Amino acid sequence: MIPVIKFEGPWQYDTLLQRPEPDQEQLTARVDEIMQQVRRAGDAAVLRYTREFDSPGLNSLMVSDQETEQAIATLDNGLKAAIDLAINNIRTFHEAQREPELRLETMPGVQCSRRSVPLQNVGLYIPGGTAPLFSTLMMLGIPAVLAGCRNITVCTPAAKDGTVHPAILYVASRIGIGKVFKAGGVQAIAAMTYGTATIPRADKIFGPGNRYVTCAKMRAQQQGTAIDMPAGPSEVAVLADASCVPAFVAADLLSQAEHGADSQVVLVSDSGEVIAAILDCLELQLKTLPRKTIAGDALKSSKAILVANLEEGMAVMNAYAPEHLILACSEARRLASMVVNAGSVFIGNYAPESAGDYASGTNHTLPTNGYARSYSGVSLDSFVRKITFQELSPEGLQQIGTAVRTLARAEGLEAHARAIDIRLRAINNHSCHF
Ligand code: HSO
Ligand code: ZN
Repeated sequence: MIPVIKFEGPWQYDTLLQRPEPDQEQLTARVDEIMQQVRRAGDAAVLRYTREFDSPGLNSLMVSDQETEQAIATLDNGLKAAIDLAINNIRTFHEAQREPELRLETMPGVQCSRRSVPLQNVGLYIPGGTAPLFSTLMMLGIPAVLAGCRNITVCTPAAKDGTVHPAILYVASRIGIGKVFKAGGVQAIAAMTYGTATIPRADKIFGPGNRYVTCAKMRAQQQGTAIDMPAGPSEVAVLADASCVPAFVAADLLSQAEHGADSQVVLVSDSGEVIAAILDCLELQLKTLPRKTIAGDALKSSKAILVANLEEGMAVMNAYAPEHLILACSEARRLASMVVNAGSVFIGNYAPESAGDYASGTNHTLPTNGYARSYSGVSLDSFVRKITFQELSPEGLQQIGTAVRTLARAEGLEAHARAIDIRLRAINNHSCHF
């Protein structure tokens, strides 16, 4: 089912580790049209598209408090307890990411400091559809609240009958987010980009989505609204040696494959027998999966790569830069220290991707499509800006003034130099002459 390819050298990377290229073309015209409509007509356009695509009978975009209360009452207690456990761990890990203000003197009288300041307006997009990802609301909402973002807006498509999945509303209320809107797709991204009478404009938009949502986020970015990261289909890469449990590895590969037919699954091993054992388990486990068609489709474009040793395996992994990297090897910790490109790393036989997807505490919004080479996953940092401050005493300005004006004149920027001159003269004469 999955082709096994023997690794021969880095010249194979381009073909071996290639990701499918999405066909964006006709998409942009449609996306632009919807975005323009929302920009012009605001709520009326959002409501019109929402009725057309999601919920035909919808009259109001805002989820009411009463609706939230009623939905929460229907939610299973076991699910509530599981959400509470996950929220605790995610909160604990993200709270620990808080950085104290940095303040120091670079020279006597030259004070520099840096402080994290929360983004004021953030928009969180939570996909609905076949699997409403309330876990993504935990992953985005918890750091947003911890960072102290002032306006946190959630947009999520409602079901056909106009309801939002109760777990989404439970998570929102548990983490302290009051504004949830029934809007999905491009119209939701457009509403958060431009703002409407009911949906506030965001300075930064977060969250996964289909190709249309991703395209709309790219458009938003071009128009000055920040986005969390460029998104692509979800992916996992597993490095497995003889110490792995083939059935565990197969289960992990399938957990990623079931996300979508375009999900990427890569298996790397130093043993042909291990690969064969994993592929056998994979075939067996696939048969009983409810989402076997989706997972089966994803596996069609997946690969197993046979390497000469685990060091070579790590080189392949770093070249691929996977969103999730699972190290199912006896020396997993040592190999983990060699990781330079990955979104999140899962060490050993008992750290399935599912743990990080839901409840270990790490964030599951991670860079895909090779962006792990240059982007980090979402964290508390994603919801703050680090603003720098400086304060100089007269002594401080004397310390650096001569250097500053020399540098300024060397760049031909006389006004910069004079801004120093005028002060140094004043300091030296104990008075100000203009
Ligand atoms: N693996 C997904 C996140 C997720 N899994 C949500 C289950 N729910 C992308 O990292
Ligand atoms: Zn997942």
